[in-house]
Amino acid sequence: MKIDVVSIFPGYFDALELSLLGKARQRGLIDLRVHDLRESAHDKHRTVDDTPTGGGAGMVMKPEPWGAALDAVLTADDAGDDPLVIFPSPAGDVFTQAMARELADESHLVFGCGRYEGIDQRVFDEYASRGRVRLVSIGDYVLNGGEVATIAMIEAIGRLVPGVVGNPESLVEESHEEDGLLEYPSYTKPATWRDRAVPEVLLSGNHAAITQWRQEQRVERTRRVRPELLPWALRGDTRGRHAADD
Ligand code: JET
Repeated sequence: MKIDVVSIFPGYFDALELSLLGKARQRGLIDLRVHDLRESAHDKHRTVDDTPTGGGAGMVMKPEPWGAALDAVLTADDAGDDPLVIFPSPAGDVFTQAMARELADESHLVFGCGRYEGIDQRVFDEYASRGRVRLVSIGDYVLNGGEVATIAMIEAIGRLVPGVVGNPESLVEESHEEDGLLEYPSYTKPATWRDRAVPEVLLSGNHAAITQWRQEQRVERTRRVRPELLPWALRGDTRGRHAADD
């Protein structure tokens, strides 16, 4: 998978050299290239922002540097290249594990990291008219720019690219994969730590009992903290299914 990132703070993406994703890059599974938007700003001061037309607070990212940077990154070097451009934005579709799975099937992702009050709308309109563009939100809070949202998405997507995670079973076993329930609590040695014992069933050697206990823990945990994730049949109310389940 090829990933291009355009940002005025390329240093944020140094974190993606670490750990699993760093190894995937070394092994050639993920070809990540980070581009400094300022290098596409051609005036003397390399200006990337200006005041909002029509008035208002803050600054807006100018369209010309974005046009130059995205044109350079979208110059197809192979015939089958059908890139998807993603702008992290609180106004976007919410990023979920299902979206991460869809995006892991793409061959070329381009992330445009906005800052200030956002990017001039015509940049979005221009690239949407020429190809595929999505605004994507990682949640209902405001960040200072798209960089941290992009790192979160690249990590979630990258680990689903075939070969990046050594044992593909560890992907399927996790929360949100398969049945969408939260994960059961995990324990390791020692069997007692600060007077806190590991649940007895986990030391019993009874694998059927362990599997059943873990599934009960998953349902209870999900009911307690994220009841909206529970399939209606497990919700324990008598009102049946709701329109929101559809
Ligand atoms: C965000 C994403 O804050 C978030 O995204 C970053 C951000 C901050 C400020 C402006 C901005 O502009 C986006 C844009 O896109 C065309 O103009 C983006 C919060 N949840 N998810």
